[in-house]
Amino acid sequence: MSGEPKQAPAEADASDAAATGPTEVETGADAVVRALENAGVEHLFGVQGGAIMPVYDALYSSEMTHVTMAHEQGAAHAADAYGIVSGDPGVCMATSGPGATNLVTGLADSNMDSDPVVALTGQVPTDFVGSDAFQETDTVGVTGPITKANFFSDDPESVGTDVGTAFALAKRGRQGPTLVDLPKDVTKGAASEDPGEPRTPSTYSPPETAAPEAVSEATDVLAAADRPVILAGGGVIKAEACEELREFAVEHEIPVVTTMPAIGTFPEDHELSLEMAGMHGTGYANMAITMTDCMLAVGTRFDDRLTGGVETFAPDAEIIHVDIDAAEISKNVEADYPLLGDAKAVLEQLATAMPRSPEADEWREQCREWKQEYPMDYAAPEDDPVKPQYVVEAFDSATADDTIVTTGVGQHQMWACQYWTYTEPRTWVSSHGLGAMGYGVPSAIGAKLAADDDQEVVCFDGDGSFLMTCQGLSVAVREELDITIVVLNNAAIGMVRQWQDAFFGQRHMASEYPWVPDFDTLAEAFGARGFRIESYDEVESVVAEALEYDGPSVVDAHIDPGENVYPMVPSGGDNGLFALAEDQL
Ligand SMILES: Cc1ncc(C[n+]2csc(CCOP(=O)(O)OP(=O)(O)O)c2C)c(N)n1
Repeated sequence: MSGEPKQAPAEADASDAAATGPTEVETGADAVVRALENAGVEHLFGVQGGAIMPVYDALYSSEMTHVTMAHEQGAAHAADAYGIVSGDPGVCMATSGPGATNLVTGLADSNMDSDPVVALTGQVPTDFVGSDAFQETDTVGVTGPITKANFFSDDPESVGTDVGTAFALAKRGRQGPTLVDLPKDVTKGAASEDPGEPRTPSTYSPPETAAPEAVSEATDVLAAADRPVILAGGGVIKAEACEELREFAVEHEIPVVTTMPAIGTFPEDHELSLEMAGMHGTGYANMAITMTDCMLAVGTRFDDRLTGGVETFAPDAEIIHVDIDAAEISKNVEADYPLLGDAKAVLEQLATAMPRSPEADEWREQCREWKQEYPMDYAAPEDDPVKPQYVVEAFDSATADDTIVTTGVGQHQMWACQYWTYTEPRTWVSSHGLGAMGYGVPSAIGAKLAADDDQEVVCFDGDGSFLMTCQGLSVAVREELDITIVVLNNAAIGMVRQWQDAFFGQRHMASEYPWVPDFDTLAEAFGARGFRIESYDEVESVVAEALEYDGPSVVDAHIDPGENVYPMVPSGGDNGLFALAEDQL
């Protein structure tokens, strides 16, 4: 077809359609929809277009809710956040060509963070494949390196099974994004089979428990340690193993450090918590992972923002590495005791095998001293402009413990890590490995739809990040989503400006954004509520009003433009030598 479909009349919106129970399978598109229903999907995020139209048509009378997004990148990020918060794969949809390529950033993000997502993309009819047809892109080729698995479906009778397989693979074993490319003749073609429940291929068998001898060797070493530490990675949340990790840490009184994706794994207000380690982690977490003699690392891929230079990472430690993916073992950091298996199952094995608790009173005392020595602090707020950390703390104090925080990428993301106290898993939603600006607004939408009814969602965004995907506000307004977006507005892409100050002689090339709009006015134009903070006097009342407002609101918080994020370990540096200010870099 040439051109896009006409706007569907309001009464033709899928969400208004009468629910008719599970979809009857008469076409490939019906089988796709039925497979999603069989998987228990409740929400899908997408944008219409020529090649995917048969699937949308099949959705017309499904009980699932399709959330029309303003941009496919937003659909992918919303699905990612939905997956993080719910634990079940988020589903995004797009047409062929530009629709599919607009999903790419989101899929790359999900892949880096091992988040469960299923993407469905329309494709030109199979006869046209390879002819450079209108809106033809080799989606399977483009997304191969950034998906856990992808499929080109070429048969209406098996397309539903492909979708079920994609769903099951996204969730089982090491989680990640999967994609099914759906040629239009396949979705339009006749089909009759209910695809059944989602199932992974019989050849797919991720490890469950680790070898018992390896577990007992590892526990012997851990029990004998003088300076033990647990490094929790995002895999702990993915494996629903937070309870097991907490019990193990508390039972054996072992301090816990988290990676950024693992924020919320272990309550940050617990005395054993040292919070997040790495480039902008706490000084005490970085001291602990540097000085430890035995690290129990669970579900982490030891990325460079965590390790700094690998040669200086935990130099004296025996490393016990629990992971479900053999490819992660000794990829970045050599594992002395690899334990291949599911984090929950292996933590249970470790708990049973642990012969005794390590005798580590002095070490715990040392960790407590580091907390005193390097507290997370910032110059006390007295005069305006407002410090961003103060705004983050104000929202934290005014909200319940189960509030979900989502972010864009940059300095604001780091302040949201550092100055909010996370006590529950699945309340921290961010773009970690890919670091994709623009994640904030759509992730708040996805998180809100996956959250419990009374769970609040606060998104901290930067002015640069917000500008990338703020069109998602139109979706939040239409869906009447009660989300609060706080733009920590420093009139700059601050993280870049911070690096220019530190490493590029303060030459602010392309990093100052004094031209950004008034975000509160912009919010009102979308039909959301806009608020503005310009001084300390306004913080308390604006926080209260924005949270009180029952719908999407944007707080344009004008913060100190010169504020930078510390502590900081320079890229490739030694975690033990973190800088507390620029002159220490
Ligand atoms: C899509 C994308 N483009 C560029 C970057 C590089 N980058 C990393 S942080 C950052 C600054 C973000 O600015 P802003 O959203 O205003 O947040 P701030 O750092 O000021 O809090 C940039 C440009 C990125 N991470 N993602």
